[in-house]
Amino acid sequence: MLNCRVCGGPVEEFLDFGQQPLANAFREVGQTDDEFFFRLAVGLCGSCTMVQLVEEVPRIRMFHDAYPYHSSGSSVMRKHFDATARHFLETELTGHDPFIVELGCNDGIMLKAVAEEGVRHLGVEPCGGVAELAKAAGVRVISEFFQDSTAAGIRAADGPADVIFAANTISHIPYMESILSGVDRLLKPDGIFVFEDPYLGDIVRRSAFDQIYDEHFYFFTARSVRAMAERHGFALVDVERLPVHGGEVRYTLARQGARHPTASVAELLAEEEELGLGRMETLRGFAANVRKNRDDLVALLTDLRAQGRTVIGYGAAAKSATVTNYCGIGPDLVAYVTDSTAAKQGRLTPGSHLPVRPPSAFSDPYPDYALLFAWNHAEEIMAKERAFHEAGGKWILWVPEVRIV
Ligand code: JHZ
Ligand code: SAH
Ligand code: ZN
Repeated sequence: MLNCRVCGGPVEEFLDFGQQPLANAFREVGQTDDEFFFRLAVGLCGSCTMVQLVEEVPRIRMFHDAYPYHSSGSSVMRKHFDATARHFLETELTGHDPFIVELGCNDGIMLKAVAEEGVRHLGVEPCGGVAELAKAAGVRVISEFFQDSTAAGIRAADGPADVIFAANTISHIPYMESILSGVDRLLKPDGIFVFEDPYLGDIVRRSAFDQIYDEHFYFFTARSVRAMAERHGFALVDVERLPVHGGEVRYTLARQGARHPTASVAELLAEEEELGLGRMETLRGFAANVRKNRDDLVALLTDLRAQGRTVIGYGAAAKSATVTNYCGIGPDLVAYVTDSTAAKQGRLTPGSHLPVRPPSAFSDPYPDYALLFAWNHAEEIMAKERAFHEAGGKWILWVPEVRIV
């Protein structure tokens, strides 16, 4: 029996992807024989309802100086985080000499605007490559993994924080005990801990199984986050649905009794109850939908190959690792993937070994079909690539179901 990484309760598995590579471990051409694989499977805690991976990958295997994901690669995300910074500057950072800390600041996509306003801040970013980009953008960064001891060091050097923020980072950290005691140590008595991550409700509703890969250790709900907060003396005081990355929730935690919860917390909890998000039966239903999506996608691609159609992938997203490896999509079905990230170009996708090419390859010549691996950026990408569609090109999507548009 497995134990929950948050509460120690019993974890029951509901979906197994088998052996999978690390989603951001792009390979050099010719160096594909020593890949690291682990068993990717998800379970539900029968006690606190936290959905989590059953196997943990050591953090230094995933997050290192050559980490290839650069947050600022999407204009929609740049706008999103600029608005996030403005929001904090206008609401929480208005007192005397305020201080904001961001965990997993990546290339500085959010803190850049804070730095430009001259407000005291610190980014905590273990990956040296992206941390350097943040520094170049004027952001103050320490290149470390956040944990209890890091919080103690920051508190001693800089004093307590008004806001601790993290986007797409807290769900990536299995050792929650150390994170929350660190937050407790670093936060002012009336400070807030705000984090946003892919929402289990959206993943289940959309059968978005590709959100499941090594880096995404937890799949939060208001209910599981509330339980997690309360174990450490915090309360869940606000939740906000976000449209980015295929559906996320921004959770706000404050010390118990420090702030009144907004009505949105009770509303989301009620919605989750209705949807049955904390029940094994619901998650087994999700797993069945996932298997159907996989079968439909493989059938479609096999059919297109038989008809002699050309198919490529658009966006070598981390998510595409789960799709390609779970569905067995190799270069025979998808000739290459185009991606705007220089660090991914010229390499091969993990496990599936699809060559990654720069965006200029896409129109040279256009393929018949493009699998939209970065479906969370559909609006931005389809607008940018209107000429492809106008030339008769078609997009293939598998979320929420397999379809051609
Ligand atoms: P995108 C990563 O996931 C990993 P990924 C991580 N675990 C996480 O949670 C999220 O980020 C936040 C490219 N692209 O954003 C850039 C184009 O080529 O969906 C990226 O490689 N052209 C931390 O990797 C990829 O697609 C474009 O126009 O699944 C998108 O990756 C755009 C917009 C993107 O995150
Ligand atoms: N916040 C950005 C980056 C998300 S990528 C965005 O939303 O786009 C996740 C980031 O978390 C990576 O840059 C990774 O290096 C960082 N990370 C992983 N573990 C961490 C930890 N323990 N402490 C701080 N950052 C961490
Ligand atoms: Zn639990």
